[in-house]
Amino acid sequence: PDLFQAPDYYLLDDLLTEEHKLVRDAARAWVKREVSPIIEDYAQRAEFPKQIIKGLGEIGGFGPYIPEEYGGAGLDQISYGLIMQEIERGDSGVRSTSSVQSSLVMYPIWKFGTEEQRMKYLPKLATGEFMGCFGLTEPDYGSNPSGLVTNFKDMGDHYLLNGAKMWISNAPFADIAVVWAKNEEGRIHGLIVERGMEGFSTPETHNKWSLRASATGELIFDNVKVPKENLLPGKSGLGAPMMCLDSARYGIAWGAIGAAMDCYDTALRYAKERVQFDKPIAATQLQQKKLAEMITEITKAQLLTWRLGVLRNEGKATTAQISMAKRNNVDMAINIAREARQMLGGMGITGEYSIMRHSMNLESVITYEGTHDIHLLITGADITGMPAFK
Ligand code: TGC
Ligand code: FAD
Repeated sequence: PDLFQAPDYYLLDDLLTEEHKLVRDAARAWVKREVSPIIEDYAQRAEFPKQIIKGLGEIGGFGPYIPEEYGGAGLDQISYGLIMQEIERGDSGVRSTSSVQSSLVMYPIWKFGTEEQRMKYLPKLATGEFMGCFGLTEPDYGSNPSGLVTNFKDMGDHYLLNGAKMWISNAPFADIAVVWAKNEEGRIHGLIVERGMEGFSTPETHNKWSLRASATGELIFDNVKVPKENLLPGKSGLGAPMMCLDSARYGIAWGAIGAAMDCYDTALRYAKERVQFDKPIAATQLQQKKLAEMITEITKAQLLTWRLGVLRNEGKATTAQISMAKRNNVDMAINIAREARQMLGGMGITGEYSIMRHSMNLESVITYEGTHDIHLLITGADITGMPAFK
C-alpha cells in the first residue's frame, strides 16, 4: 500500500498484462526498500553501492529479456522497460549498471557469442556474480565510433590487443569487458577481455558532477594477450555494437520516465504542502502550469515508449524509432527535473530531495548512448535519406 503511486494519467495500466504489473511492482518495491534510502549518500560520496548487485539480479535487472536457459529472466520488452523505469526512478546510475550488464554485455554474448561463451558467462552475469562493461567510446572517437583505433593482431595462437577506451560505465570493478576493436583489415569485432589479463587496466574517472553513484573508468590495453576463443564470432562491423545500443537506448527511454516521475511526484507533494502568501504554492497558476506540463509530457512519453515496446516485441522497431524515444524522453526528464527543482525553492538544491541528483544524472544520460544532437541527426537522416554526420 505504501508503494509509490506512479502517475498514470491515460490509464496505461490497462495496456499492461498481469505479468507486466507484477514485474514492475516487484522492481518498484525493491527500489523503494534497497535503493532510495541509501542512494543519496552513495552519490554524495561518489561510490557505487555494490551491495545492491544481488538484488538487482533478483528483480530481473540483469538480462530481463535474455532467455531463462542462460539465466536471464525471459521477459518481454515491456517488462524490460518497466524494470528500467523503476530502477531509474531510484537513480540513473543504478539503471546504467543494469543497462550495461543487460544490453551491452549479456546481449552481445547472447546474440554474437558461441554456445560455450553463453554458458560460461551469461548465468553468472544474470546473478551479478560476474559484472561486465562495454568498451566502444575512445578518447578521439565518441559520437563517431566507426573511427575507433583500438586494434588486435592475430598472433597464431592468440590475439594481441592494444588501445584505450574512455567513459566506460562499471569499468573500475567489472570482471569482464566486451571490447570493440579493429582487426588488421580494419574490421570491427567484439572481444571478451577478462580482469587479470596481463596489460589490461581500468583506472577510475574521478570528479564527475553527474552519475556519481555509478563507477566510470578507462580501459587500457597494453599488449594484452586475448585467447582466440574470446572473440565474438557471430557478427562484425559497426552494426554489431549498434545493435547493442538499440537495446540499451530503448531501456533508457523507459528509464528516463522513471526519473521524471520521481521529480514530478516530489514537486507535486511539496507544492501542496508548501505555504507562501497564505496558500499552498500548488494553488498558484504558475506552479500549476509547471505541474500540468510535466504530467502532459510524462504521459506522451509513456505512450511513445509503450508503443515502441510493442514494436520491439514484434521485432519491428527501427533504430531511428528508438532514437526518437531516447532523445524525446531524456529531454523531457531533464526539463522536468529543472522545473521541479525550482518548485522546491532552496530545498530543491539539497540532498534531502532526489531532484537535484536526478537533474545532474540526466546530464550524462542526455550525452551517453548517442547525444541529444546525434539522435536528432539519426531522425534527420531517416526522414531525408541524407545523413548529415559526415
Ligand atoms: P553508419 O554508416 O550509419 O553505419 C555503419 C554500419 O553499421 C550499420 N548499422 C547498424 N546495424 C544494425 N543496427 C543498427 N542500429 C545500426 N546502425 C548502423 C550500418 O548498416 C552500416 O553497416 P554497413 O554494413 O553498411 O557498413 O555509421 P556512421 O559511421 O555514419 O555512424 C552513425 C552512428 C549512428 C553510428 C552514430 O551516429 C552514432 O550513433 N553515434 C553515437 C555513438 C554512441 O551511441 N555511442 C555509445 C557508446 S556506449 C554508451 O554510451 C554506454 S552508456 C551506458 C550506460 O551507462 O547506460
Ligand atoms: P563528442 O562526440 O566529442 O561530441 C561533442 C559534441 O559535439 C556533442 O554535443 C555532440 O552532439 C556534438 N557532435 C558530434 N558530432 C556531431 C555532428 N556530426 N554534428 C553536430 N554535432 C555533433 N561509452 C562506452 O562505450 N561505454 C560506456 O559504458 C559509456 N559510459 C558512459 C558513462 C558516462 C557517465 C558518460 C558521460 C559517457 C559514457 N560513454 C560510454 C561515452 C558516451 O557514449 C560518449 O560520451 C558519447 O557518445 C559522446 O561522445 P563524446 O563524449 O566523445 O562527445
